[in-house]
Amino acid sequence: MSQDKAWPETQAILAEIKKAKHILLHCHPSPDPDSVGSVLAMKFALEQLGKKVTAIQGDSEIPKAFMHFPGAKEIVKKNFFEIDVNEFDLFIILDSGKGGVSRIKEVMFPESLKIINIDHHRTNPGCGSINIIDPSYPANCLILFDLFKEWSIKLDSDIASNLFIGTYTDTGGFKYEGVGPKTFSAVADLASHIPSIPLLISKMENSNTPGFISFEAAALGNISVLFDGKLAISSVAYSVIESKKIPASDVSAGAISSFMRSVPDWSMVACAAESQPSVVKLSFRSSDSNKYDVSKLAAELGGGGHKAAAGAVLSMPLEQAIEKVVSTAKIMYNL
Ligand SMILES: [Mn+2]
Repeated sequence: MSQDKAWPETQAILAEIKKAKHILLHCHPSPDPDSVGSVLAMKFALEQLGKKVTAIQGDSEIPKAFMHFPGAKEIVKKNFFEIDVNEFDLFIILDSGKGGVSRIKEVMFPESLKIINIDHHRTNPGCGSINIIDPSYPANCLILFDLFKEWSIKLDSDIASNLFIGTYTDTGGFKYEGVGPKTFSAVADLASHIPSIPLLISKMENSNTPGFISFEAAALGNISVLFDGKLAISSVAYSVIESKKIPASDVSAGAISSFMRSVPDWSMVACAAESQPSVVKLSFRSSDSNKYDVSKLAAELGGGGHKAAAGAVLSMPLEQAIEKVVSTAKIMYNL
């Protein structure tokens, strides 16, 4: 578990790729740029190796803000149940933590399908016949960067742009734990292949919708600060989402928790968004992740993630979900 040594599985994975005829890739539910960037970069790398590859979107639509990532338009708008999994002999799972993997397990895959699982979430249960799970990496795209070097993949602007945007986003713009000299040396290499980094980032970030602004206003207008600032929770009830006609794609708990994290007086922050009646999306951020590791809190609630950024979904009414978060956090962190 280190960013400094190669994984023993590196060549075994390449050998499986070389054997494969048709490779399946998919984005995890509610994909972030590390998921989409990983899938697209891997697709281009596999194609460079002469492979036939199909990338599907999986359970969620690819957000519009990511559609300028090179290759994004080639992602097939289908989930596992809308394709014939028998057409594939290799399935490479990327950046899917515990939640993503448990969704994959609902699919019946043929015995003949080899599964490779590459991820940086410590909660990943390791469901592949070959796994690389390395939580020392702040982004899955950086694991791919190292793998591609080992596999002698030639970086081009398509691969580099996707690896960069996943890295940039999953590190919170190079702010989160795990970022270090190795991140920047990878990024320096990637940057030399990207026509315009400012354009790549600004097209993604300046893509707010009126629905998201309504959601943001509702969420930021309803924050409770508990335990002397050790936990601040923003919440939005489904009735509000319905009355303000906020589209489901604009209900982004992660965007709210990321913003709330900017308050130094709050150790842990959470956004609880009741996206459907009695379905509550939870997003957690920690500004002191050694003391308040929110991946543990998320895991206890059936979700997963990283020490400083994690999430879960609770199927219960909003008030009950908030109560559960508060009582679990109180015990877990001695608040
Ligand atoms: Mn990731």
